[in-house]
Amino acid sequence: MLDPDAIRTANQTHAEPHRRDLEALAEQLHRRGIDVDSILERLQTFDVAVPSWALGTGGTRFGRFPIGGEPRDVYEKMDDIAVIQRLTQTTPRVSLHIPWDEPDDPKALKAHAAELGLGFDAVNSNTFQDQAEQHHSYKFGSFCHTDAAVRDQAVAHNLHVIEVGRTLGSESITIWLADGSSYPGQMHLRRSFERTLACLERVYAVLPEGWRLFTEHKPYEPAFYATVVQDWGSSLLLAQALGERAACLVDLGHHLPNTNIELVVARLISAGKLGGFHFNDAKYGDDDLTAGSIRPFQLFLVMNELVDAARELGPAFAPAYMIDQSHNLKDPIEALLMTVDNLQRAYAKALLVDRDALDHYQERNDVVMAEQTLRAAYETDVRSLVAALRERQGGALDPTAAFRASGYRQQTARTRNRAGYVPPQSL
Ligand code: RM4
Ligand code: MN
Ligand code: MN
Repeated sequence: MLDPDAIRTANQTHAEPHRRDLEALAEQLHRRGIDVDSILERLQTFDVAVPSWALGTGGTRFGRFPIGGEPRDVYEKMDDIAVIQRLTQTTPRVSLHIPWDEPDDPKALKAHAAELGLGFDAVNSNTFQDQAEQHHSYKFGSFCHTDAAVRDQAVAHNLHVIEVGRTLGSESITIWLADGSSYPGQMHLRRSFERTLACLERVYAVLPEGWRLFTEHKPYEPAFYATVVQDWGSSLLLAQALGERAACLVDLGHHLPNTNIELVVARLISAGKLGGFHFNDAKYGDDDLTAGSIRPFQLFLVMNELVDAARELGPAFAPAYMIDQSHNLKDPIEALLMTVDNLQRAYAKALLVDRDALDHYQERNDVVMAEQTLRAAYETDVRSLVAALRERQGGALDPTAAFRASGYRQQTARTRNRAGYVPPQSL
């Protein structure tokens, strides 16, 4: 566990400069007719789930470079997520990957999580790899496979994942399918999609009461010629065919270069089918980098669509916010702390957009003033606002500084007895 004094001590160190920054920001926002407290109140409603698979060091197909003190099992992953929650007060739920992080005893894991103040978000199935005790191979697909026995096995796996999720208290399942082909002619393009839908229908038919099913698209990798659920259009067709409790999940890294992701988000909102997000960032492909690290303006524009939709649709508009990242270089805890901070900053900036002014300029086709209205929000330095929210809730003014000063990683490097690089304790 994180030393409880660590946050308090670190906050004392940062208190004075923080107070001054916040005061200056409040004064500036006041001049713009914005009340800091009402923004803080709305910002507080934003939280995001941490993926169980993001706590260990990731790798590429060329190698993996572990860090010292990595979690050894799903219980230790929970402990690390609890540290992130303590520091940020914004990550109360975990999204579990099965079988990667399948608990031997889901009830015991649920109890462990509850002790740490954590709950569970969407469970994720995996039919993109073969498992040791499995009868049939997914080499040529799972839900799209030509052989009914393979499809049955993949459906059964998803039903099992739902069962585990039910015990844990999850209320949704995310299905990402690697299914596709790498060569022209390999797969019948229409029939493979129809078979996939038929399998999804079988899973959808047994969704527990109150559950939702998310379909996640991705253009390529591992399939390099044709992926079955390759874009938001295919994902939408599936979600619409399945029914009301199915919706689309947008992973920010799952788009071809130059795709206007905020436009995809807007379309899915209009269709009533935006189910949720996998937040991350990317430069080239599905890079799984820290959200907001490469294209912070794009992240802001996505958040802008969400805040705008929330204004019109009210509490009924509640997409599931989740992170999906892989940490090859950074300490995973530090990367996730940065991610949460970047997400909150982008959301806070979206809350600052003067929507009446934007509507007005859009109606008048005043291109320059409409753009400037967005930029005025985007260019506001909201770091002290996000820090203030964290502090109010008992979190850290500067999560990375508090985490480093706590010595948590040095401690886990000893107790978990795992060799590898350990980041320095100081900044
Ligand atoms: C996929 C996709 C899924 C994630 C796996 C690990 O590219 O993003 O959401 O569960 O990777
Ligand atoms: Mn994803
Ligand atoms: Mn991905």
